[in-house]
Amino acid sequence: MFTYPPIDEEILNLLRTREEFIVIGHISPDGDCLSSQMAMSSLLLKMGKTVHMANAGPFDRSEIAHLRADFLNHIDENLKSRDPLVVVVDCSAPERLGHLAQEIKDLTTVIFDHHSSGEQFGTYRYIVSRSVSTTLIIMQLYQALGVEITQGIAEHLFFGFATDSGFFRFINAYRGETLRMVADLVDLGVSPNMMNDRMTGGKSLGYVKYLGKLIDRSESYFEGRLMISSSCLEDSETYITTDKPSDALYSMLLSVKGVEVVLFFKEISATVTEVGFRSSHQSNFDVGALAESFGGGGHKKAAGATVQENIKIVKAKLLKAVEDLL
Ligand SMILES: [Mn+2]
Repeated sequence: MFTYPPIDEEILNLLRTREEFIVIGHISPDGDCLSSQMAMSSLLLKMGKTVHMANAGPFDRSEIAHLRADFLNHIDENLKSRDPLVVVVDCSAPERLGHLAQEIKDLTTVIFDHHSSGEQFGTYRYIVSRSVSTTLIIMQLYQALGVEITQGIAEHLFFGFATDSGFFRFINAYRGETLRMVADLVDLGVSPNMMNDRMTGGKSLGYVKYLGKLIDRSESYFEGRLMISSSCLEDSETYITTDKPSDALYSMLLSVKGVEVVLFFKEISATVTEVGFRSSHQSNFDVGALAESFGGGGHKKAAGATVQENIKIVKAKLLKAVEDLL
């Protein structure tokens, strides 16, 4: 049975004794990242601290656009000169902090994360790769520091869990601790019903049509063990949506019989390509390691990379890499 390891007393003392904090998460923040930043910041506020949240963005997606104003885009010299403690959540590598990585490099940094790949960075770390979400790691912190979890905080903690668990779908056997923690959050007033609406609703028609196009473009390789789809530059003119259809796309393509790996290529410019990686739960294929070899990172079953090359070249290289590994 899995239990969370204790948090180093050294880390807890830093949080108790420092007065000013900056809470940072990764670029292109997802639900777990932003919820972790907000829950972490609430924890420190409840301890009477001064807290700033920062994220390099973008905040384009409809479900997070309203949060943009709560996050600094830069750490100015004035703030830096007061030597705040930096708390980084849900982020496995400094590159994933975007331009903020450079701005915080001289400050003391504590990392709370659940990603399995990526280099070790930061001054102190509490990394639990088996935690379903980073928010559940932050929940451990509330308990270790004896700070009350209010309903609003419980909603942040649940939302991060909901995003990263695909709403309970990605939880394995013998992981009852996850459900017990989530049950506590529901007893604090969180409605899973409402959380599901918040997670999946509010999309535009353009989003649904874009998703349809990406499914239509999907191709199968290596006797159906790999499926890929791609998005080209012109799509952003044809389909007006700020939402990423990738999560829905992955679950559609992974539902095809025999599929082990799904790759989604997104042309960002003629020389930059974003790649999303997923592997099926029956497969042993480690997409986190594959993404890492292309300069990205993530988990065994879900990962991403931004490659500074044309989409055609990236596609050819990845097809070859997957073929060699399958
Ligand atoms: Mn996460």
